[in-house]
Amino acid sequence: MTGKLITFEGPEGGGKSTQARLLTEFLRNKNIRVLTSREPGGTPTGEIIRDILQNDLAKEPLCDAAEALLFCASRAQLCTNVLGPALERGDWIVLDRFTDSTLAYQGYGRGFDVETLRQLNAFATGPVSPAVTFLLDIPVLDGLQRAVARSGNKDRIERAPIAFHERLRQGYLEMAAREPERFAVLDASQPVERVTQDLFRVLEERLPELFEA
Ligand code: Z5A
Repeated sequence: MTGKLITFEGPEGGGKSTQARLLTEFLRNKNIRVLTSREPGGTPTGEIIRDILQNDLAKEPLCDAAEALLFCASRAQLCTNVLGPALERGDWIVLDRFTDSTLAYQGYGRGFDVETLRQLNAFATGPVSPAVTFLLDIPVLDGLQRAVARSGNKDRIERAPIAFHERLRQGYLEMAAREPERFAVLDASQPVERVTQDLFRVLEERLPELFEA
């Protein structure tokens, strides 16, 4: 089997990390070499960028263009140093957020031109692209409630107005409708086990090699 990149996307609190962990366990139980990572982050440079983006490390208001470019800078470092080499080795990758997050948050959410962001994404990723993208869709308020219940507070982006979160959720759904062969939309408001069942049903259809012997 050759390695593949599987990405998890969606609004806040959809359970991406939870489902990514369960999928990774499944792959490891099959003795498949699998690497997990997240965006922003996943490299020393990316983790510093993450601190700037989420925790106001630089202690100054971040302008929207700088925010978009920093997400792409973190992505370029991850693709060049980690994801590209892993795919070349034939490893599988389970990734918590990727290019679609930039289109959803900085494009549909902040209002930057989505086509320009697609070009920036392509510049950052080179040939690295997902085989399957799970969109964990959940109503905005339910997702934010889950995220806050988990961490006890809101980070810089979670504090954005509800309308911003509504726009990016709709953006995700539009992107999924445009690319149904890559995206699989899961109803993330269901209990964890039901979401996992739906996920494996899709995986069996799209990547049957994973379920052979
Ligand atoms: N961002 C961006 O703007 N542009 C970009 O290009 C990129 C990212 C790459 C990264 O945040 C932020 O950066 C993010 C987008 C933006 N916005 N914000 N804020 P992050 O990595 O810290 O967090 P996140 O990606 O937004 O994840 P999350 O919303 O915090 O969580 P999640 O991964 O979707 O869910 P979880 O951690 O698995 O679950 C959350 C809680 O819900 C937890 O207590 C679970 O036990 C619980 N949970 C999970 N599933 C269920 C179900 N099915 N039922 C009930 N409870 C559940």
